[in-house]
Amino acid sequence: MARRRLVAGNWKMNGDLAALAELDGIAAAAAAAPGLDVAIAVPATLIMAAAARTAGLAIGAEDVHPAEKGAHTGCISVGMVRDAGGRFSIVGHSERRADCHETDAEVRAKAEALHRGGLSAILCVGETLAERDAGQAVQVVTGQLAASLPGGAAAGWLSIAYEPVWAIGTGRTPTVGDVAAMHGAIREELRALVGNEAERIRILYGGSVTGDNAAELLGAGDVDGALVGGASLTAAKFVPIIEAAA
Ligand code: G2H
Repeated sequence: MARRRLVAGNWKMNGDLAALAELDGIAAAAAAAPGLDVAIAVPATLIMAAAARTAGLAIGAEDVHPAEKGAHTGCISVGMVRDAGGRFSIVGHSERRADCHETDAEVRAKAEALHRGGLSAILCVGETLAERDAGQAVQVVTGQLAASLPGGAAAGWLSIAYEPVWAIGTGRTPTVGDVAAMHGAIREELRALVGNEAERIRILYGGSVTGDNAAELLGAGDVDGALVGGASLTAAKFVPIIEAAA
């Protein structure tokens, strides 16, 4: 089944109001690629200004709290993201799983809160280098997926991002064969979890994607787009990835 590709940026803890000027070139490239979805997750401080600056790009958050509101100092809710003009959030990024000790159950609750609130989710899974070296990569990733997949998982609001932890920000990427094998395993696990809907849910690859390797990685089996960190911070680096995916 043909799935519409999604290229999503993840600015992480980078960017300020001046950096939003980069969105202009990115939006122009997105407009020139009507067959492609382009999205950018920005720090919470920038969601409102980023969403106001460009209608053509889906702007989102990098994380949300699962609760609607309450005593959760420093957190933002789905409703707050929506109110600021955000349309989605990343959940379960390995940096949050590591820095904030997020569990699969919490990731699942966050994704379900996004669905309840009418926003989309990009749910991240991925193995560490130690887990890959131990031959446990597929088991770890499909286990994370099974434990964090939200109820009601459907392509209309959910994408999966496979991000091997050891490839994030390191300049190292898995071989195309490894990527295809893992995406195939994720697809198979999705079939077991959600049946036919698995054919429609997009599986993105993330981890040191650049303009130089995007075409090759996007060409791997079952790769339906990319989640891009460092190379999404400037139009000069992100636009070639959009063009490779278009
Ligand atoms: C992985 C990725 C974006 P980078 O975290 O989610 O970052 O492209 O910098 O490896």
